[in-house]
Amino acid sequence: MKSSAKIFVLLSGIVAFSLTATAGNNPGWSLVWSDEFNLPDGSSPDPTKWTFDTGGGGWGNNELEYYSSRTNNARIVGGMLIIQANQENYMGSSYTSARLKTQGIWSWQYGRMEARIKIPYGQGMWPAFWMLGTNITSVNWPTCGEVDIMENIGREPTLVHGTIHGPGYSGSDGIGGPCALPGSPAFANDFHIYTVEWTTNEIKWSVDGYQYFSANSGSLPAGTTWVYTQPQFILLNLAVGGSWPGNPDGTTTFPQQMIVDYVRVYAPTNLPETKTNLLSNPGFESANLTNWTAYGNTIPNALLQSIADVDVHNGTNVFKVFGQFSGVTNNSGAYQDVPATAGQALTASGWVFTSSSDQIAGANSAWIEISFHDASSNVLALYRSAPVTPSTPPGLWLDFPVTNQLNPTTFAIIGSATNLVAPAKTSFVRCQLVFDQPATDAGSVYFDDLKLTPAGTTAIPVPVNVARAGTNFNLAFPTYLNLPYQINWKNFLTDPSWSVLTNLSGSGTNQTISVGLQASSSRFFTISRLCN
Ligand SMILES: [Ca+2]
Ligand SMILES: [Ca+2]
Repeated sequence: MKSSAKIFVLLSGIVAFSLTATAGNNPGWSLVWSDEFNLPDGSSPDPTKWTFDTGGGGWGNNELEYYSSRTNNARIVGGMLIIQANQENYMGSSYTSARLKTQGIWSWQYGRMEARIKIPYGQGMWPAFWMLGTNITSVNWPTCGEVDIMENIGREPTLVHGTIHGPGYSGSDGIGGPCALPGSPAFANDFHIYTVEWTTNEIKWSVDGYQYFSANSGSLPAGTTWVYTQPQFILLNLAVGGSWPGNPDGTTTFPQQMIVDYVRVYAPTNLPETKTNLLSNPGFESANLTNWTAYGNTIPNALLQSIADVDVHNGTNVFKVFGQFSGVTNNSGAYQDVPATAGQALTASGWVFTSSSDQIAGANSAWIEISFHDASSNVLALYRSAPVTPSTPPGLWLDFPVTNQLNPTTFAIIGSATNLVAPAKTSFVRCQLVFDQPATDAGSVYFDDLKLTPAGTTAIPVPVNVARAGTNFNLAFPTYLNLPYQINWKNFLTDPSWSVLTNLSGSGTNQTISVGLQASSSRFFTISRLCN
């Protein structure tokens, strides 16, 4: 190559998403990465996807093999990856095998990881399809977290195991479960599909679509941490011998092969809200209205109500409020304050409901209110949602955005805004739920799932694989279906701003951007997913 161009790619992090508390329903999954192992027969595994751990020494488990990157131990045959354990003297070991990983090339935070594998058999065999946290290089094992999607030991031919190992629950204290097939045939008899579905707070294991184990933070020993909130990379290996499987004996035949038809990674098709909610306890799921200050007729009229008694939008609790029946104009409600600074732009909304059996009546009204305050609590700017009134349809949860701007003194509506911008001298922003009762009219209103989030676009870095291709180089990255991505560049990190190279919509699979090499300059790139 004659080009003297220097290519730098500045990237970090990976696509992250979160699931709402109600995501017990199964979201659609979209393929974001795969290796179908379709290179020509005899090829080494695709180096744009896999790298090798090599060496011997037991790997912390008294294993006997030496891991090599030779095609004797890992190669493509007939659209399959063959990981082959041989009995041979090599580099001081009596056995050889291979251990592949995506470390440093591809990693994912949450998703469905799946592989179709035919495992080997025989005493001393130990095939595994698993993941480790990318932060293993800084925090070490087991703090990085390990997710064993499938492990089998040869002396248990009818069982596979799914396990997590983390700080305080690793090794023989890992949290996991075994799986047997109907009729208990040996797993090595056929291909099976081994899957985990990894979401923000839960991991589920399945074989051939049958879920056999799940774990969440409640599964862990007291005082230990759920560490599966970081990107992880995938590993495939076939160990020979070791503390858990025991060593091969006279019944073990070689070579043995772990045959992998494909590895696929999926993400949910529909990504829920990813922006940070500045409110604490926004859905009233913590006991005793934690983080909220209730006022007015707080006992018994403004109450934390449970799903046992009322409809809720989400979770178990809502905030229910109604009037004081004092005969004079009165307000009841709750508020919480969040630090804010001048110029900060926020958006706010919340869910409201009035029951058909206790519908808000007469001159009563209720609303969500956002007010910006100075350090002396003076109101600098005031915004409200539309009011809940007797003309609001009962029996329906309704999403009420806070978009009306009011004069803080006269309460007259003076404008409309989606972005609520903190004025000069702002010290904090108050989110307030208000029930206004001018006289003694009946009815109540429920509030749930309030949101106060930074306005504007958030850019989430995505993982990128870079490969030189002639006088171009290719930036490849996994995308979510129909979500917006932006590629930016600058020639020097000291340049004050980035320039947009291109915007694109995710295809749900890997996408590649080809960029021409620069003649004599450096260039830096970022690739981000944009969310509003
Ligand atoms: Ca295949
Ligand atoms: Ca709730």
